[in-house]
Amino acid sequence: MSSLALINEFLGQPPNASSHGYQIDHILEFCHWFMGALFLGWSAFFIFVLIRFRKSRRPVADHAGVTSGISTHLEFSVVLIEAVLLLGFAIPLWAKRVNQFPPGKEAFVVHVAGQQFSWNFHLPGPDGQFGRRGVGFVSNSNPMGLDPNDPAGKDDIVGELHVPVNRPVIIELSSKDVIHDFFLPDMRIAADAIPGSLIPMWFTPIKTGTYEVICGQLCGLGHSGMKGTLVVDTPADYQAWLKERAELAGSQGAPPTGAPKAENKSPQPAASPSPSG
Ligand SMILES: [Cu+2]
Repeated sequence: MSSLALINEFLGQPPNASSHGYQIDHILEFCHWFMGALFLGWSAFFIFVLIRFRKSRRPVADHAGVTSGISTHLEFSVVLIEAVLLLGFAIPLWAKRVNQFPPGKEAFVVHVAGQQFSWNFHLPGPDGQFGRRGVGFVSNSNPMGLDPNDPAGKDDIVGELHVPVNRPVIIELSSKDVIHDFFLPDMRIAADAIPGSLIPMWFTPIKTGTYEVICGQLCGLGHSGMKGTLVVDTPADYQAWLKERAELAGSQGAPPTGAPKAENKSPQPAASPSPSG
């Protein structure tokens, strides 16, 4: 099937980096080849009809019409293939994405809030617990509205998005203004961020690296610049990054509970801060 990925590559699709992405790639590949075959078939038929029924050859209309059943069989085959694609592949894959979420304990949960024109990421920090959030606390320096009085939020990380590889990631998506769309092209997943709603989405990254986060909804004049970065780390690199962030927070006057002193082990060099605020 990989040789059939020619069309996906030609259209500029980046290599897949999530566990479910291959299924989406296969559907895309098949649909593109199928549509290509339909295009060639219908084009050939169109040209044939133009020549066969040209005015100079048959000036008088034939009111009996087509008597063979070939076109009916062809049409039925197309409908059948499309029904198999939809009912056999697309709907089951979609149902799995929206109904079969990984258990909360197994998954790595992240909060994401879109705003014109940036993505805000909120990670629970070394204690694994999210701090309380409130709309009243939202400011330019506190884009996620973390409650400064909640001890659980002291070690929370707001700004960068790092996740460990080979572990399901659940993203709880929201928006602070208009409808955005959290799109991870390399992970083959996207979901709309809607003001007033908390939209869950999930994927399992299977390759470490730095990936682009973009907005998939035309959300205003700065839409094209609404980008962020997702870094997928090995578990060891992720722990090292957490330690470094905890140390950084400690040096800024908000010591996280029980944060160990730095071992001076740097995280992945590709890590870059996402735009926030
Ligand atoms: Cu947007």
